[in-house]
Amino acid sequence: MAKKRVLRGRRNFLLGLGTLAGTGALAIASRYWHQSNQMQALADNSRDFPVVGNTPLRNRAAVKGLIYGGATQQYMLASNTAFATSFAQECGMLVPEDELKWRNLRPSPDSFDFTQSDWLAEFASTHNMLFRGHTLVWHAKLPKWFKTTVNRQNAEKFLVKHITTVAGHYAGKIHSWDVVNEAIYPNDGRSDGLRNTPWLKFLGPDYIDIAFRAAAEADPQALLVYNDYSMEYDTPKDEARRTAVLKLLERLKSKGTPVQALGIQAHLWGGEARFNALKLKAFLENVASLGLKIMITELDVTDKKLPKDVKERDRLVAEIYEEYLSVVLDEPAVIAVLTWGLSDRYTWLTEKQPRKDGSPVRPLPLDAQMKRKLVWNAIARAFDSAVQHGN
Ligand code: 9MR
Repeated sequence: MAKKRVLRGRRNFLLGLGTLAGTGALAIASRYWHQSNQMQALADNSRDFPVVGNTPLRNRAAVKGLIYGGATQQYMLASNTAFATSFAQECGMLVPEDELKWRNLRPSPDSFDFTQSDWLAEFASTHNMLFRGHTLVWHAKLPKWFKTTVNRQNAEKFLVKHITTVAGHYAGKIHSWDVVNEAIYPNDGRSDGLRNTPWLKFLGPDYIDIAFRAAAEADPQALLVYNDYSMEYDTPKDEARRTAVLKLLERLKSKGTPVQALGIQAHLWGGEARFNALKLKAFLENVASLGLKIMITELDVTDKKLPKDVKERDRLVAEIYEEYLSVVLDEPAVIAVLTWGLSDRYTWLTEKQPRKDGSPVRPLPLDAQMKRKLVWNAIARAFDSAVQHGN
């Protein structure tokens, strides 16, 4: 293993690991177990995540053949110079957080409005950043007119026209597309684990194949990604989701559908102790064995279950990043780590997962004043100690 880390294994854990073959596995497992346990304990106040130098994340990632980037909305960059400066400095890839969703791109059944997404594409190009598309097919954020306009008879036409136009508009200028987003939802009770979306209702499971084929035709250069959430924890829910995602990817590959990567959103939780590094590692290996790349597409950590004290909270959040990334960056198929935002000033979690004590959430690498936090250090350290990727 090229990575050098201080191993802080614990004896009682090692004693319980008789079934794991090989000292390598033991060392990895003990390291992860320790880190997992820290999620429940108070933060270790002596840990300050030292980082050598001030090199931005995008460069640290690039040295290892990896991409670091973030999601943002157009108004954030356009209205906040400090944010725009930090974004261009730290991020090697830009993902429009909302601008490429149907609701924003499709004012009417026969029109497209690329104003905001083009602005973002231009910003990315000006700052020498890769540009990434999110997302061509999703059950959420469909335009108001969708319900009264799209039906079983015309659904394929609408789907293909949308993909052809949007992927065609950015053809040659985009690194990767989330072609289909969040198609798995085992709670809907289907044996294939697929979510009951309007697309599924109109076209059956083949809507996914149709979408990937249309995207490949419209932009043969973009990496075509299937993107989904809740695949990280050792819970029955996440286990069912991992199984269903693998089944879907296997089915797509066996039919020759041009899916090329899995996007793992990775919206993590502070205070969630059910993290099992070995299970996550096995899942990543299974995905890679299908010949797919892996992108971590929406990384952040909800801090609503963590203590109010900012120093302690930041340390705990940083530890979760470190724990997760140390597993993920061990997998050679991983090509990118993207956070869902960059600064705590702008995060969907402010609205969706606010803290009960009313203090602002702190899920991202920079604070609301664009100052680097321990999360930044954790990501920097993960890149610095990562094995070489992209061979
Ligand atoms: O962060 C996004 C937020 O601004 C939007 O209101 C919301 C609905 O479009 O989507 C959020 O981003 C989601 C992403 O598109 C898909 N994965 C989950 C993300 C967080 O909800």
